[in-house]
Amino acid sequence: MKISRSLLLFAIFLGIFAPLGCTPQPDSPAAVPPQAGKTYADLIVGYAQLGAESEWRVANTISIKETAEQLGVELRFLDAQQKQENQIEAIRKFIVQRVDVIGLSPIVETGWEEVFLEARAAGIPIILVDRRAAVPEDLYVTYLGSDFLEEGRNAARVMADLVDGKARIVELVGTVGSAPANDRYAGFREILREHPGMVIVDSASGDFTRARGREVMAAFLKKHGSAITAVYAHNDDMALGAIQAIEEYGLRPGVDIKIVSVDAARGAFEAMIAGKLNATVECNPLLGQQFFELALKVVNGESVPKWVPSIETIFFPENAEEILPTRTY
Ligand code: GZL
Repeated sequence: MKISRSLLLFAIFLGIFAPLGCTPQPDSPAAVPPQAGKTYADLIVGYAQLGAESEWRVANTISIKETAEQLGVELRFLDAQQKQENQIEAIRKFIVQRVDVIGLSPIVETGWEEVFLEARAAGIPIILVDRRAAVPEDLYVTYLGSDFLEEGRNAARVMADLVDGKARIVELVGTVGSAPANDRYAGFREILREHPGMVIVDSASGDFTRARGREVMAAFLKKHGSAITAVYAHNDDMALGAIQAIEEYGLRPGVDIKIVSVDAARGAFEAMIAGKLNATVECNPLLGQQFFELALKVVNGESVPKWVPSIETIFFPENAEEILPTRTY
């Protein structure tokens, strides 16, 4: 059953503002003990970035670094190169250095309680950026980031419209154990329950990278061949890798096999213009300004919401060429 794209986007708008499931509600302010009125120039922020695995992550890092420069914040930035132990070590370094605030994008949801307790014992507030951590809510001040469940739901809604409710889908999952992978996986399946004609025939992790996305898609094609009619990729980098693998196999990505991904990075727009990608669900990496605004509020004892959600949309090939010049990542 095909529904109009405007109706689909209206449903998505409602989905953004509808009551949310397990993700923290963006309405329970978290007070932090007051400190003197600091300004950005007084602020010393430790940021434990998880890596540089995708276009999205590179844009996120640029946003954090450039905004710190513009605001005059002293930023101590450490890249964990996709290893949780390096992020934990970075947090411990920031504690020793007595930074004012610690920001991080947890590479996976679990394994943070001990080091977060150390930060709390040192009186240093933690702001989660981009990805959530599965810890008691009193161990971090606020979470700034997307509703990954809704991103997964939107990807399924878009795909159902694309394939008219009938598809044999292979799924490229993000980093195992990460909040975006867990929730995009769950959100997609939530909507698929309404479409019995859409079946996931295989699912494996491509770790959010283009290289692994290509390898996993090649393996799917070897196993299932042209029985595959659609790909759901948890990010654009893996989708671009899958596009390469589909062409190497001799099929037409975007035509023989429909592809829906997440992020809305530059590469996705280029692929849509080339007719090789059918839609990308936006996940905004440009969080620098919001992050430092929250950091300053927290240091000055102002209450902040427990969750600051990113507002996002969905992009399609029809207007990709017109929009591409306006994209900054
Ligand atoms: C999502 C972010 C994900 C992106 C990937 O907020 O954590 O990690 O979707 C990135 O591209 O690697």
